[in-house]
Amino acid sequence: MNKSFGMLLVLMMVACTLVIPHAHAAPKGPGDVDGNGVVDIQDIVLATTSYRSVTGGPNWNPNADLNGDGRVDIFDLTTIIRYYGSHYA
Ligand SMILES: [Ca+2]
Ligand SMILES: [Ca+2]
Repeated sequence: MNKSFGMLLVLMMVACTLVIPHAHAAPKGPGDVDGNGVVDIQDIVLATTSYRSVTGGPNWNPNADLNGDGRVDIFDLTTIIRYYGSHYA
């Protein structure tokens, strides 16, 4: 990864964090962190924002703890990736 691409990636993550509301609607299915019924990049960004958080921590998002173990980690991100592109009613 070259330096400018890395910088672009960081800027995109910051922009997404600012644009995407932090409301925590109930997930409509596995991997749907923001509860909009679709598993997409927004769910990955939200989970990334809460990455390494634990229950009650400052960045804690219970919807991002997909396996319910009290922490947001790589296992939760892999669940989002597994269900990426899923649509729920
Ligand atoms: Ca979603
Ligand atoms: Ca978890």
